[in-house]
Amino acid sequence: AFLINVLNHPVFAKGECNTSFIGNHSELFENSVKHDFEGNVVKFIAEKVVNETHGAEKDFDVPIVPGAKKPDNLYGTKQILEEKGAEGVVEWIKAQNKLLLTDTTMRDAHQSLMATRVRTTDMIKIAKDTSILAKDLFSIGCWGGATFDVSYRFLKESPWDRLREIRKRVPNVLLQMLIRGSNAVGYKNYPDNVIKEFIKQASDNGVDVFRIFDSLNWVKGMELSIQEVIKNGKIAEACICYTGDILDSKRSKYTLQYYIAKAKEIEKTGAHILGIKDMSALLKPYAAFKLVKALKENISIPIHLHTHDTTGNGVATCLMAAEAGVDIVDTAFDAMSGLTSQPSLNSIVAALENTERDSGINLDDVQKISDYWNAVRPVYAQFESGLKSGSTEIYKYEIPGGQYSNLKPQIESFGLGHRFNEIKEMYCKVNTMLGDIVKVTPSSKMVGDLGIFMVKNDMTPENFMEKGKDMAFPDSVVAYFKGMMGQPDGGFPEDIQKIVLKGEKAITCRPGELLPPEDFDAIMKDLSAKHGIEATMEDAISYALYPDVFEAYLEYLKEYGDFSSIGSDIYFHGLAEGETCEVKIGEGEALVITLLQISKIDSEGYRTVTFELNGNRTEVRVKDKS
Ligand code: 3PY
Ligand code: ZN
Repeated sequence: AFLINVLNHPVFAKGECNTSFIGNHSELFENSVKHDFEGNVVKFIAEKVVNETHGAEKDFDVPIVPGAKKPDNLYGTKQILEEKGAEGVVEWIKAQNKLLLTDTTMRDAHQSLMATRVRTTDMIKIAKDTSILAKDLFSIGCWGGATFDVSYRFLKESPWDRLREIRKRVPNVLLQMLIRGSNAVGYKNYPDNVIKEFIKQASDNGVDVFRIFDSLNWVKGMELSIQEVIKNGKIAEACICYTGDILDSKRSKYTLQYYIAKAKEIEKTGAHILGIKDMSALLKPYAAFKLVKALKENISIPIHLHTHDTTGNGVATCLMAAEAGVDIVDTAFDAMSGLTSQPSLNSIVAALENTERDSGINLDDVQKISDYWNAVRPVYAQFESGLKSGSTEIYKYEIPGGQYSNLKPQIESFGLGHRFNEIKEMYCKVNTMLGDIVKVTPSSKMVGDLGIFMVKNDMTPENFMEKGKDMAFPDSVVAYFKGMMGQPDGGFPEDIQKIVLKGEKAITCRPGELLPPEDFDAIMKDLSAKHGIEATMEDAISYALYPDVFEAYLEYLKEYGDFSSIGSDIYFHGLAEGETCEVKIGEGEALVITLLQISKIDSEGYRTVTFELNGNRTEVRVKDKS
């Protein structure tokens, strides 16, 4: 306010005073920024308590950061990459007898358990300890998939900052991301130059291992990404997405031969590692043994298994794969494992102790990391699906982990909660109608969208052709049938394609070849002008991937502020009356905030929230929206 008064003063406005004082004292602006931040934080908390948490008491344990001592020789897979390159890492993997482990806690575990909501602050607090106590991990999966979009859209924080902050604290273990091939971290194909620049920036900001998949197992859709990762000197792990059941002789599409042929095709692209991506937890333990054994006999690159524990069979699947010679498996620290997440790292480490494939990871050490996550998890309870046990019904429905735990809230938001079972059945029927396709983001979303659409409109596979003639289908379904997600094995069912496309033409080439390239310089210029920022290449890519979400994020920062430094207990649950919290505002500096009182609602429908902020009383008036 002081600064505004000065700026508005008639003498100042006429330029009749010596304004170089302001130019020479940038701390004036810093104070005003700091002041704004303080105001924004108390406004944010006031808004939260009045309209969401109503000052309810909460009882979270403080997560204990172990504070492990960094040894002098913290040497890990990252150093192998730096010293010997991607090929050197491949040779090193092949020379290991031990089962190598990836930890997925900071990516797929929370994506699958709690709608991707874990915030950067909770990751970076434990990142350094993870790098020390779990130094023998092959990699830490911490980026990509849905985390990119959700960071901006819901958490209002930058995924690029997250990556850089984790990287700073993990100098010795490879950092891994999930990229959906030509769909990058989005739900549709992007122009080639977006994919290339995205991979370059991800790589420059800290990603070492790129797990690449195509949502239809269309190898052509992954080639560009694979080549780009190789060009950037990083590790390209290309996937076969597992669907069906190779043990079931009645299922003739996704057979052992199918996977062997795909794996050979992938090996020919020059990928360093083959990923088996079992996103829906369909790979049964004995199928895992059979598949890994056959792949080992047919390809020579290392194999990395990714599964989920949705059915309760996840640990068994990993152990059988280990028995058959798989090189690396994905796991999550046990407090963040199980159900729709990955199988437990701790369980697998314990199971293999004193065996030929002993992981070499110290169980007591990783327990400390798990204890930390055990205290973090309850803060996010509102994002959990409520699933209490594994469920083998997933073998029937073939719904990926993250989608399965999200499906119920999603259909409840359409008012269709009471038709949950019907929608799961329809998911299955839609898959059959489409010719039994691979279902993983974005193809899985498309199947879900079509299933929900059909239930909503009382459509069945039997009346689809008749009723569908006059209907506009969801965007994802139109995009799929146009070939904008790539080409499915066995092609599109032509009759359904006609009904959906209504005369529009489908493509058979790679969509990225047709899409006009993005002009990043122009985007940076526009973003800078429109939002008063110095837009970076990362910003331009974020905009190219998610224009609306990214701009909404920038607007949010401008209007409300950046709350990434607020602890998650406060960020999600506000304060109770009489409770105090600290918010870090720089090295050694903090705001100490006590919520003194929430007033009764006044005649205009507002409540006044009174705080003590670093010893000073502050009041915020908030509209009660209830
Ligand atoms: C993603 O694409 O985000 C996935 O995790 C797919 O399984
Ligand atoms: Zn997964």
